[in-house]
Amino acid sequence: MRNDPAATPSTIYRKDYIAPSYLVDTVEMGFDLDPVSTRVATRIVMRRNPASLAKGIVLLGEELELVTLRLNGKRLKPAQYLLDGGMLRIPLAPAKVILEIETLTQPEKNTSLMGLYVSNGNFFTQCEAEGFRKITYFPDRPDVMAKYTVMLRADRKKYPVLLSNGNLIEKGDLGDGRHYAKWEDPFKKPSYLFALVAGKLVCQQEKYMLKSGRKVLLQVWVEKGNLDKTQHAMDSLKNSIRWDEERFGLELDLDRFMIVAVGDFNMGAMENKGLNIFNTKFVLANPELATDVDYANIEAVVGHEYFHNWTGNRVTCRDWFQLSLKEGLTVFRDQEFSADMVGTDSGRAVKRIDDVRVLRQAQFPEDAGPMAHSVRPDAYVEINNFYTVTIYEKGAEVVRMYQTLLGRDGFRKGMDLYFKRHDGQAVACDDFRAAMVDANGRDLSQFERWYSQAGTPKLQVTTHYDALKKTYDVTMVQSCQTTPGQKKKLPFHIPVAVGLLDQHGFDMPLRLKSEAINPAQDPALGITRVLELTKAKQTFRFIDVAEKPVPSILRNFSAPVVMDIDYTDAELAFLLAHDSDPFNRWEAGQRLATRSLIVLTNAAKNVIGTADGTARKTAMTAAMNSAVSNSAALAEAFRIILFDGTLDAAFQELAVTLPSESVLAEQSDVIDPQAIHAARHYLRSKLAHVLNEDLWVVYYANETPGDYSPDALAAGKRALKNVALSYLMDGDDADSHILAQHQYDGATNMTDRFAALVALTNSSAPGKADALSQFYADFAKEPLVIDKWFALQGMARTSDVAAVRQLMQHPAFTLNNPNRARSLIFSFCNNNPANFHAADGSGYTFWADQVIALDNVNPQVAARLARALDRWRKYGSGLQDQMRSALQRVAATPDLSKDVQEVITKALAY
Ligand code: B3K
Ligand code: ZN
Repeated sequence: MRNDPAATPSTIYRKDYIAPSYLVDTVEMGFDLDPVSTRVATRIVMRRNPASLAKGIVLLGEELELVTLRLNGKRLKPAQYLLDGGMLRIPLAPAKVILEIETLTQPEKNTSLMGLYVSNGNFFTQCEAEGFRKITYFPDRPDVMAKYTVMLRADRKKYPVLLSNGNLIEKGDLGDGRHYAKWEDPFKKPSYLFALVAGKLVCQQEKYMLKSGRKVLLQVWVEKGNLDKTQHAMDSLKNSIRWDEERFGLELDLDRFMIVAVGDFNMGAMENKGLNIFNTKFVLANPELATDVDYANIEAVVGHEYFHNWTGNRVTCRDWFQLSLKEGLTVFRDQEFSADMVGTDSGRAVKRIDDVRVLRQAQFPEDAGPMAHSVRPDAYVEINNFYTVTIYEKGAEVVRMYQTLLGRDGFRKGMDLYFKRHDGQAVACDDFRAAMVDANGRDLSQFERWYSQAGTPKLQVTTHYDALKKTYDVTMVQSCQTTPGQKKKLPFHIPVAVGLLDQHGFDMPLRLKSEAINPAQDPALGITRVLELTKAKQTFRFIDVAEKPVPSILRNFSAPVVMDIDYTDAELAFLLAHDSDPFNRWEAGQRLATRSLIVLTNAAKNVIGTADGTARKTAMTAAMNSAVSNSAALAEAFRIILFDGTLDAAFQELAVTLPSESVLAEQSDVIDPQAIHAARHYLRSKLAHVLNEDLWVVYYANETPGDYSPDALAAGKRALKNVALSYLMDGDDADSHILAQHQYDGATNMTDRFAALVALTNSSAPGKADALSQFYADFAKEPLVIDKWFALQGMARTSDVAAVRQLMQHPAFTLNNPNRARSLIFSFCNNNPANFHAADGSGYTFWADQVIALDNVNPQVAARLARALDRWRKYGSGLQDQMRSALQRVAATPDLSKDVQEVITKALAY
């Protein structure tokens, strides 16, 4: 719903929560589906909530035409209710009420993709967070849980398939060319989990036997022509079901579980009870069309939505401030699922590293910018703006810390108690913590600050070895920057996993001064100790330390913090070569590389200000050549990694990948995107040069001939081979051009084909234009592949604003499809920093144009794009001024959605 242009959208506060005045027992709905105007008849059985003091009935509705409203059989006259700004109030109502409401909605006109909408001729719904109110008037809040029965009626030819939540209890013909299907969901649910799908769809289905012996029907529904792309989603679903039984003792509670793929979708997928609706991107895959990363993402998202069935659906959120209760927990569960699917220790580490990279790349900046919020926020304007990396990924880290503190078994006990207490309820983050506390007899009151305080804690670590006393002190100081609305931060309860390495690189036995047991007598104590930092400054003393160790701190990234520790380059190389904790091995390499990159970035910065054109290029190379510092050591360390036969290829690939431009940007005081880009590119080509022969060897050693399989081992090899290719291409010589072209032409799977296309596009290879157009021609009928084609060009080193504007003219481009809009526009604004932040500000003009244009189509997508300028305060004054102007231009646009308004207002106020 559009706002009055003059009005500032109102803020909702967590402290204002009040229980609903009425509870709903049952909801019966009848839909006469028509793209132009769909009639929805709803019958709601309600009763006054004994736990509430409020009297009247409050219903929410948006963009609806109210046809009739009956209370206990009597039609209400306009004087008996108030209809104002999306709210329908009935001030006087008896204790028991049956409401009958008839509304009209216009699915075809609905481009926001919230509520009931049409995609490629079929009907879909999206109700989380507040979309149900676009279907009917309802107490559309998650703490109102009810049982639903749904009758769908539609033209049989146009909409042969009619689906809703739960079980199909009846279907038949209506005689007038229409047919019907009646669905009943046996479980109480909040309205945000309601769903319907209607249209021309086909499915892959199978009967699956649960551990208990009960048989369930699993279906993956897609448009005709996509049935050859559903197997991986089906396999992932079965694996998810089995995993939740085994790891958490949680069984599928329905007889039927459906996944439906839709091409127009605002996010990844939606966990509607028994009827998950997915972005096609997270369902459809076959080797010719999807990459290894796509395969892994499908497994993760199918798992995520399935796991919501318990963490989210059976136990849901009291209010939207508690969103991380379901999202953080469910992300943690999907991360563990993906890790367990790989199985090996190093496979788990690879998954962990991937997850931490996302956290650092996206969540740390969010925590340091205008939209910073705690895992359980205190206020929002538009809840859709709070489906963030903080709620999801940092929320998952918070859940992971319980497991680190309580152990796997302790965590499981806490989960069991959580379900025992809260099944069928809408609860709060505090209830989850209480279950963990009570099941384990632990005091986790200080741990609550992870929910209430925003910002990424900083950890300063110093160490001291006393050779005489054989003691080793680890001193940690924690702090946290202020965030909007939160000036004062109190110390967090931080689990810090620590190991100590001897001079040969072996783990030393650990014994804290406070520990009575000698670890030699109890090997179970292990080689990693989780220190619990609770004060602003604390020293932990290890005793019986035979020699001066090299410390390995924050193993497996045991807490979402930024850790500063004074390693020498030699110590980092040592850790990279020897640490038994694979995460910290990788981390040591990243630290080493970051050092080189910072020196190089500073060198580039000095040149960028003083020269231009060819002179600048020469000056830049000269400056960097003199600044190479430890890059020889880095190359040597990488060489050791590349030829360490004990390592998984997937780990090797991560270890030799340099920190991304956005991670480097966060580490600068003032971001200079061109300097960062130049430095990273320079270092890559330098490494390509020094390691040239090694890279060729690695390339050929990691080919994966034969049939494609997305398993971790094969995918890891492809990743390593393709990182070797991309380095070689940064050397930009004729031999590597030929290699990339050869790989492109001969590829038998999308992973290899696309990696070669990316490498070609970012090089000066003669065949790159042909390859791009060939790729388009070959895959023109596959929207998800064409998204890749746009995305790759949006991110290309050679794509400036003009090139992106040009691509927007391509007949296949449209703003109306979120995947397509994201593929080109988002990838340029978020993932092509050197070109987006062009000195003339043209990138920002482009950004403002697109935010404004998208806001007219789809406010949620527009608000996501709006966030590309979050970090504007971190740039030099020239860029800052231009960013401010662009933000102001958007802010001054009449009729902005509250989604975009919230993001822009907060950015400008920062
Ligand atoms: N719960 C949905 C996200 C809904 C987003 C609404 N703007 C998907 C998920 O997290 O599984
Ligand atoms: Zn989720």
